[in-house]
Amino acid sequence: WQQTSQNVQYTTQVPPAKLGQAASENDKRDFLAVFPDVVRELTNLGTQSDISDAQKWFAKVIQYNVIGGKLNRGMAVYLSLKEFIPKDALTPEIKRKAFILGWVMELIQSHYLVTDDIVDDSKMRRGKKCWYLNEGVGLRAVVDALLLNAGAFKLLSNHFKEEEYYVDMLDLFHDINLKTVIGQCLDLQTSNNKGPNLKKFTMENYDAIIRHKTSYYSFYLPVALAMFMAGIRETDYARVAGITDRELHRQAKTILLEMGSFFQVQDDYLSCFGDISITGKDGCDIREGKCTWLAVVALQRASNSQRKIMEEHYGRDDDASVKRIKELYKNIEAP
Ligand code: DMA
Ligand code: MG
Ligand code: MG
Ligand code: MG
Repeated sequence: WQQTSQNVQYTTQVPPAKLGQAASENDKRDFLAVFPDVVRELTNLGTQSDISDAQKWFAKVIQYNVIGGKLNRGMAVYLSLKEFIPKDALTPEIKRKAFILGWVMELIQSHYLVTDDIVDDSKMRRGKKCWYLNEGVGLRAVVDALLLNAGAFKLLSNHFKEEEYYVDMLDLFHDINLKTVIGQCLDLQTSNNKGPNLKKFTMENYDAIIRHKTSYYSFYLPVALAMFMAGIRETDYARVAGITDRELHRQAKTILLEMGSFFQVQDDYLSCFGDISITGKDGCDIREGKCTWLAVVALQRASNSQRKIMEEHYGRDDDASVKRIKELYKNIEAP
C-alpha cells in the first residue's frame, strides 16, 4: 500500500478494523440461497418443451461450473454495496439485487474459466476434472461457455433492464470483457507451439497481461457494479444527468487494479508451489510456458548459466524439466 497509494487521495475514511474483513458466513449463506432461483430462472425447466433438452444440459453446465469456487467476485458486489449505502437503504430487495448481480459475476467468471482451461490445457479446476475433460463434453465446452455468458446477460437483463444505470452497466461489462479477452490473448502470445518467447518475459509485459486478464474483471468490475447500484457512476450519460463521479471510479480503479495484480502474483506462485488439495487446480504454468511472476523475476535475477536452464527447460511438457525449473526458482529466490 505504501508504495502504490502515493497518488491516491482517499475521499472516505475506512475504519482500520474493517479493512480486510472477509464475507461473513451468514452473508455467504444468504448469497448461496439465491443460487437455486438463478438456475431455475435461467433454465426455465419444463416451460418450453421444444428446447427442454438444451435447458436440461444448461442446468448441468451451471451446476458443474458455477459452484465450487471461492465466490470472491460474486460476494464482492454485495459487500461493497454494504459499505456504500446507509444501513436502512439496504432493504431485502436491494440485498437480493446485489446477490443477483453477484451471480452475474460468477456466471461470467465460470465462462472465462471453462475456456481458460481448454487453452491452458489444464486438468483440474475446483477439485474436479476441468469441464471440457468430462465424457461427452470435449470441445462442445466452447458452446457451454457461450451458454454461461449468455445466461449472465439474460439474468442481468431480467433484473436490471428497468434501472436507469442499466446501459452504463452493460457498457462497463462490454468494456471489461474486451480487456479480459485481450489479456487472455497476451497471455497466450508469450508462449506458442515453438515454446515460450523469453524475450517477452519483462515485468512491463507481465503487468499488462495480468491487469487485463485478471484485475479488471475480478477486482474493479464487482466494486464498480456496486458503485453503480449506489448511484456512483462514471459515464457520459450519467454525467449529463448530473450524478457522475468519475474521480471516485478512478480512485477505486487505481487501488483495485493493484489488488488484482497482487492476487495474480499469488495465483502464479500457487500454480508452482501450491497444494493442489487446497487450490483445487493443477499447476501447469511451467510446462505451458506461461509468462508468470516467478518466471519474470527468475529471469531478472538469473546468471547466464541460469538463463540457459530457463531457455532449455521452460515450457517443456515433461516432468524432469518442470522439476528443473522449480529447483532453479528455489535457488534464485533463496535469500
Ligand atoms: C486466468 O488466468 C484468467 C482468466 C481470464 C480466467 P490463469 O490461467 O492463471 O487462471 P488459472 O490459474 O485459474 O487457470
Ligand atoms: Mg488457466
Ligand atoms: Mg490462463
Ligand atoms: Mg494461474
